[in-house]
Amino acid sequence: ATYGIPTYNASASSVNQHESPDWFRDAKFGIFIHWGLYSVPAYGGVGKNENYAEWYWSSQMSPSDPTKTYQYHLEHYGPDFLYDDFMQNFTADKFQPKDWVDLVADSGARYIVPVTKHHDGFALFDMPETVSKRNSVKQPPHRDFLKEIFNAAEAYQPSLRRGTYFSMPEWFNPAFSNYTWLDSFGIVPYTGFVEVNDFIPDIQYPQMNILAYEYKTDIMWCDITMPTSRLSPQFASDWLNSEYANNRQVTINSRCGVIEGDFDTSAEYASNVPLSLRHFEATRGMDPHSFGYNVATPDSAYLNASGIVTTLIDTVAKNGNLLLDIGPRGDGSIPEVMESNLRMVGGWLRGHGEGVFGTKYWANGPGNGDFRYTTTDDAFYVHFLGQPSIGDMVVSDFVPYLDGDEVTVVGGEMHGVVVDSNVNSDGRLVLHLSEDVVMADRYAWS
Ligand code: FUL
Repeated sequence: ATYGIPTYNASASSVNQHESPDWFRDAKFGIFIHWGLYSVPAYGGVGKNENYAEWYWSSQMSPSDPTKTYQYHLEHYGPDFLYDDFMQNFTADKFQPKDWVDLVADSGARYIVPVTKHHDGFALFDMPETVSKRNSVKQPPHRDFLKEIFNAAEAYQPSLRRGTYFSMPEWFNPAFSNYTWLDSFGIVPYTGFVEVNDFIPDIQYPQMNILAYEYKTDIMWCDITMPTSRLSPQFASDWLNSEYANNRQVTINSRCGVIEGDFDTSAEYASNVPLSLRHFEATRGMDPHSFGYNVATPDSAYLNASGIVTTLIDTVAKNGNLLLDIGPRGDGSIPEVMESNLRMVGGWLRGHGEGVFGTKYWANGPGNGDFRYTTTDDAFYVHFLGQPSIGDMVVSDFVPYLDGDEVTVVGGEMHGVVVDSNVNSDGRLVLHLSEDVVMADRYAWS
């Protein structure tokens, strides 16, 4: 018997017992990358709340779609230009995987999750022709982008964990038409389609196995959980068992079919996420409404560095990770607004990360107003999301503090400096913030 090593069987109830491994809970911050054929037109309009530019093909099929992608496509590419014609324009001539992984590491994030196949079915990884020829290896530009990204991460940023976004369904794939997801789609001209008996065992399941065993993903980040994905308990139990045997701890999200997954992912562009006892991962783009790059979004609308830091702290205080998305351009370059904000976040995290990474939420609550709390075995962190004023600051919650405990500054030029404090007659902690303390961290708010 293998003492201490769980073994799972191919049932949802068995794999549901698996939980997020410690490395994933401690990592807190990951970078999501939506990049694919949709990054060539890179258009999601401005018309609705979720103008997800990676939905280009679907939006383009519908003249009444509020993003007006149908009209945009006619105007820019004409009626004869098919979505799959973007393969010819997907040159990736500025794609530098080393720059990508260096930027992710510089942002302070601990993991990277590239999209390996979105709902358009065009994969960025290789597979046997019997599974699908609809990928960037068998089609232009004939490159294995997932391998290039993962190899760069392994070579230059080996501490980054590597995950894979994978869409369970595919739009417009005739093999998928037996299954329902959105409204039934008509059959459209489609490149690289291989005739199979059944989408689930013949396309979806082998692709998940390829990501797991050939690309050795650490995080299986499925999208669009499907009750018809009947093989996901088989996939998850085999994968978890085999990786335990290899001394690897991997994790699977909550959108993989008939299993619960290790962590919840319902906080997509969600505000006011509550504290959750089940570990979760919140996700959103730096773009206010899109994961894929949207040329219609002005730079000024992007979530800036302090917005990202605030979102991260808020999420961590509620027992979550933040998976923040960027959308490179079709040529593989990363828009400056994304890069500069990520580097600023990294600057902040290098000074203040001890209150974020490896912490736990506080069981009494995430905090109120601008206060958020995180804990470790020997420290309690008080985060203030706004700009503090010089003078007395009353911490709004009854935090665990004994008169005489030391309160010190975390991060910035004043790191480690003791802050004068006392407990007031209500039993609340009062911090006496000097000008030095307040001004030393002023870059955190702008
Ligand atoms: C959603 C998808 O439909 C979006 O395009 C995006 O990939 C997001 C992370 O998941 O369900």
